[in-house]
Amino acid sequence: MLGPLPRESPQKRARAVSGTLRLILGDQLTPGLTALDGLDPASDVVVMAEVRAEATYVRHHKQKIAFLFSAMRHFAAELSARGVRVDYWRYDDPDTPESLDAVVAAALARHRPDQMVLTEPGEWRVRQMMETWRETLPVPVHIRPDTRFIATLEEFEAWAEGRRSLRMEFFYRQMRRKTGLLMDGDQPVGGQWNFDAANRKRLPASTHVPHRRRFAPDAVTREVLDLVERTFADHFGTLEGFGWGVTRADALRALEDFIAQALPSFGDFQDAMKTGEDFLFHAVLSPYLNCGLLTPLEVCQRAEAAFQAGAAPLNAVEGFIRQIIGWREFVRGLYWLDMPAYADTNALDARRPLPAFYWTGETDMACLAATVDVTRRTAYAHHIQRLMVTGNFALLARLDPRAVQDWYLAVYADAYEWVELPNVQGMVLFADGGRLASKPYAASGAYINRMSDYCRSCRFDPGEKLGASACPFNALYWAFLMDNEARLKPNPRMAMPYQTLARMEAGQRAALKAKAEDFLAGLDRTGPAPGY
Ligand code: FAD
Ligand code: DLZ
Ligand code: SF4
Repeated sequence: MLGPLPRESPQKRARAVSGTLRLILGDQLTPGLTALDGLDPASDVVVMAEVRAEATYVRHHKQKIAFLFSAMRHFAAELSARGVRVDYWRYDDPDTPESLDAVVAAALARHRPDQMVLTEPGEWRVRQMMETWRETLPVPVHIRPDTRFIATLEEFEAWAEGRRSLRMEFFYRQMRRKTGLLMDGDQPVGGQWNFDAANRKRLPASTHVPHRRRFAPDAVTREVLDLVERTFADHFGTLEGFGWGVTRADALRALEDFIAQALPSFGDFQDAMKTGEDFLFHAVLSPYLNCGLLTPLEVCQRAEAAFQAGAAPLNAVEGFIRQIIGWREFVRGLYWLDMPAYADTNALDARRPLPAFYWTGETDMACLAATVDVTRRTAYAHHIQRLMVTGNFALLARLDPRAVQDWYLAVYADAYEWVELPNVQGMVLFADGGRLASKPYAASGAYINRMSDYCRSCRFDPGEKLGASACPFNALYWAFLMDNEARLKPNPRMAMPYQTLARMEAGQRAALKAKAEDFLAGLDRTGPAPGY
């Protein structure tokens, strides 16, 4: 809660007027942020703060904290260089309070502004905090919309009105029309809205995977890395090899690197996974987009320009743009529409605690070990690793949605609740009962074997269902279908797997169920990872 703040009469405040206090959060590092609109350098002050409460509300990956603190320090320095007065509260300054609430109280006492201006935050939790500021602070508090997104929250709400289930594809078309991206008048360029059918190819072993641009830490980042190593030693992840850019100039370089090196093959190999290749043909731009160093529209326009210049094919560029103006905007709209109840949905009644290997990586299942390993080393994993490896396991093993949410929110440099939560609740766990996805993304070992080379080095066999070497995903998959038959069988999109299940002999069904239960009992015996 807010610390003590002297309340003054309006007359006294009027005499002490020093302009507007503008608070900028760690994921609001955008020069065009609405909280900065109308800034008067002569009288206004910008407040930014590295605070314990934000750094520990989940135990964020060390690289996520270092990335954000360094990006915040660089952004503050850039504002100062433009003549803006910035009151920056560093984590290692003993005067820095522990929470945003307390920073705001201290900054108001220090600067005595006549109003405070904010941009709406990315999390329900922080929005609630801001609402209490409106009620309790002695100055007017103005919360402005976040115009960095393409759709306004009102626009999404109007689109969703009256629809029981929400499908990204239709919203996406509205966003194409709104932005004019890949549009030919009122029609999609190429005559189709979606070229996914041309995507999702297996990655031939001979395919050259480009080396991706990473960034050597400068002096500011090195100082932050030291701070994080000292202060957050018990958080997940390693700082070794930290390679994130921390300025807008870096982020623009990363965008150019993606456009030149990876975009042309982005569509084809969007769903592929390969041992030792952390980034494949993905953008690796989400940390920059989500903290504001890049804006979604500029990134999409750059990709469209590459298509127009003949430097990237339509299936790649359409697929990439869809991820951003489709999925990214869609999950944000859904988050704000359905919160706070959305976080508590648990349609499949999943209750199992998070197994220790999500933190330690210690498992014989090679695909899971590889995904946890890249996450630990880089605070990144690409979408198919998040969805079809750690996500698929969480779905099939019926892990508690809260525990899964906290894990995804902690371990990725791009994770903020507005984007993490719908991906976990809706896309991975089907906890929302189908609000976001038309069916659960459940898969057996065959899928992972088709889309990756992980199975080659695994002690399990994706082709086996019941033997000692059987891939655990297989029994878990069939047991999941059996256990959720009443709920999922009527879904027309689940017809194929349920037809296969129906053809199975009763004995085989029972054996698969017993095998899954045996595996899960073993998992439960391992208990949580020490320290988590
Ligand atoms: P690319 O694959 O190159 O895609 C380009 C961009 O499209 C991304 O940078 C991202 O901005 C956007 N995008 C793609 N897929 C999604 C999606 N499903 N939802 C929203 N935006 C998308 N993304 C986050 O930004 N933050 C998260 O906290 C997050 N948590 C996730 C949790 C789970 C369980 C899953 C399955 C996905 C999650 N995603 C999250 C979505 C997606 O995995 C990441 O956006 C992507 O891996 C980021 O890497 P990239 O920049 O290389 O993306
Ligand atoms: C994620 C994060 C972290 C680790 N640290 C800070 C911080 O010290 N100061 C800050 O202003 N923001 C931080 N953030 C981002 C906030 O948690 C984020 O603004 C909210 O979650 C709303 O999206
Ligand atoms: Fe993963 Fe199963 Fe393949 Fe092993 S065999 S890598 S557990 S899918």
